[in-house]
Amino acid sequence: MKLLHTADWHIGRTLNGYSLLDEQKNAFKQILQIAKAEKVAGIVIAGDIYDRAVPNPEAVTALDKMLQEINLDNKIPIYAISGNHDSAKRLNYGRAWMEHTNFHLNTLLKEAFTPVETATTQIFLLPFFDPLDARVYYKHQGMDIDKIKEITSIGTAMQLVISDIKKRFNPNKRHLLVSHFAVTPNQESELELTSETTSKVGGLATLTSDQFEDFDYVMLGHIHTRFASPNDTIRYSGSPVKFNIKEARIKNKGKGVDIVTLDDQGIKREFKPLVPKTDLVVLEENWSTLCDPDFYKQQPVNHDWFAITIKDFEPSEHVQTNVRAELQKRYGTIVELDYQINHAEQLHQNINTNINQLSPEETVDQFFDTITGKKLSLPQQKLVETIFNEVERQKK
Ligand SMILES: [Mn+2]
Repeated sequence: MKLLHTADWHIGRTLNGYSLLDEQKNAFKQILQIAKAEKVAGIVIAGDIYDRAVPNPEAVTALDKMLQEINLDNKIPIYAISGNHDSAKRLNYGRAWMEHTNFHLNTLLKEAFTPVETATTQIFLLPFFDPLDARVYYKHQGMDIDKIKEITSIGTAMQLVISDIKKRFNPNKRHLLVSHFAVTPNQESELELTSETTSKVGGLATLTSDQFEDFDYVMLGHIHTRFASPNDTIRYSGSPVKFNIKEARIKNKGKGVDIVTLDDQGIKREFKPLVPKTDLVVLEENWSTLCDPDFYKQQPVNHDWFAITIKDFEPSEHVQTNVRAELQKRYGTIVELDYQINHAEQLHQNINTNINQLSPEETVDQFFDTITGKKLSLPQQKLVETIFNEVERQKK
């Protein structure tokens, strides 16, 4: 059985206010092309299909069109689950009748225990859930109240869920799991998670790969880079689009999907890269380099998006300049602009000052100095004084 593994589409997402929808549509077109060229038996979307629980109408329309193209126009089955960004209840809408066109979508824990059966493989679609969902589910199952109270972490909950899923294993078939969690290798590793929700947020403890070792293959979503995959058979596909500057910094590690073949010969995985339409370029240079035509004409200006950090920035030299506008003239879209100000010596001095001994005015003055390397001007000093006087008056 040959499947395409993708996840974390986050349709409707923005980057510092810039819509990523065009980029997501571009990635989708390529995903569909790959699926058709590889003649896959299905496309797996491992959660976080939308970026938020209540997606905007534009996002809903875009996703609707994408899923129709896959499933209705090209008759390719879809195996999908909800992630922590999706609303499980909302996304569940239409589930029962979508099954008739081989669009399999699970968003609730209770749906995970009935696999999709193909001739050779059992596909278990386990959506994102939290310990509370598990307690509710097992209460409905008539579990002993004391045992339910023990379900306090996702680790404990997952253990129960996996052991119940395993009861459904057909020994004559391969077992594939699709899920949406942070899973690390057995030893607590120092993996840098590029999902915006780290494993600890919202009472989530990290799951370890040994919990999933009875599956032939696990297709995961949640962490946005495939380099976070715990091992060869428990895999993250990563998101199809770069969502932040941190990801853009990782050079030569582009986005893509996995083509996974599970058959008698074993398991084969092939990475298929996706080509961004508008890439995200990170630059860290000083002002004169950034403004040097020899430098910027080498860059994909007016085509890609830029995240720029100006090194050794001296604010006093740019009082008359609209720095952002100047850079936009040369580069086009700048999604992020940062300044690196160099006066480490002064910073050090200031830190040594005992802040408790400073008046409020002096505190502001020192802060301003730390940030800009300059003293407050007389009008600025007056303004600060006025503000603090106002504050004092209101206290009385
Ligand atoms: Mn995600």
